[in-house]
Amino acid sequence: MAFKGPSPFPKGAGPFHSRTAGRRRAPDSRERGREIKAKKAIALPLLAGLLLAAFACGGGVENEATPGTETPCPSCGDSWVVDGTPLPPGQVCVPQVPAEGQANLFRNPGFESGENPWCVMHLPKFEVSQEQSHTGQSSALLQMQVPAGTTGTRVYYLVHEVEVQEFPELISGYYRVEKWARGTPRQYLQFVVIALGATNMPGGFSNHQVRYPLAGISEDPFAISNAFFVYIGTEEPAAGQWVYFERNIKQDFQSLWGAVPQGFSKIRVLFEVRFDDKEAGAPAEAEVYYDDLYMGPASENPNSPD
Ligand SMILES: [Ca+2]
Repeated sequence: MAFKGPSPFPKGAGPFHSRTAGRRRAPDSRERGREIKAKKAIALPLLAGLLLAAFACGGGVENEATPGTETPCPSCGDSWVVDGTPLPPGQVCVPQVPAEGQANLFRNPGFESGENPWCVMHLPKFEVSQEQSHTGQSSALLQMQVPAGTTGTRVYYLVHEVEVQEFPELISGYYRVEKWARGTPRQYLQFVVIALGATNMPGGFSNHQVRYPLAGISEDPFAISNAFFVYIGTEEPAAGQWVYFERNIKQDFQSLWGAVPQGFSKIRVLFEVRFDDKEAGAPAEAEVYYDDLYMGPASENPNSPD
């Protein structure tokens, strides 16, 4: 594997950590003052190697690796886990055509109708819980509980895929952490936006991502060639309260990638809790709820900060 393990380049010194976006103020007043860091990890001299690594990792069309691999593959993105259990045959994420007349491109955004059409790409599956809810009776619960001896990467998520013509403008929602025991420095919440098969994007990648850590880390957890990281929060997650988040993803793709994706086959959005590169030593535990998730025009955003 071409990029096994940590980057050989010191932070800020090598091509994988060249900072092209730098720090800037968030365009939205609600986000003013939040620290934003974005890194573009494309190194042209190593592009051939990256593409080879992505291919070798099973990157293929959607940059997804085979669950169960024991070879670290940072560039494989969200589907790579050390020992995630594959889904039974036939259980796949089905891209959704948004409901007509609805601003929100997510169906069942508050989980009041159960889990569908939210999906996962490996087990364990998220739960629809009535223990906590921001509105209504239900929310989506991600439960992470691994013993001290567990190593490597684990990803717990809920996923939504949409088929739309135009790239969406805004994502907003709420998360709530009820339990948080840090088992590794790279343990965090995030949401990820992926445009698959865009025809106008640079780099020759099959998919283009922006990854939004919500809490838990302040530095990129690994080098990834086809993604930027934009930090909405960098601190430990606040326990026992709903936390609002929003980003103008259209502006972010424009400013970071240089273009708003066009001609894509679908948009995939993942809401996660996870860790990367854990070493044996401490258990990693978290209970994370998501509710009232929105993707659509900023002017129609039904959520607002509490
Ligand atoms: Ca709800």
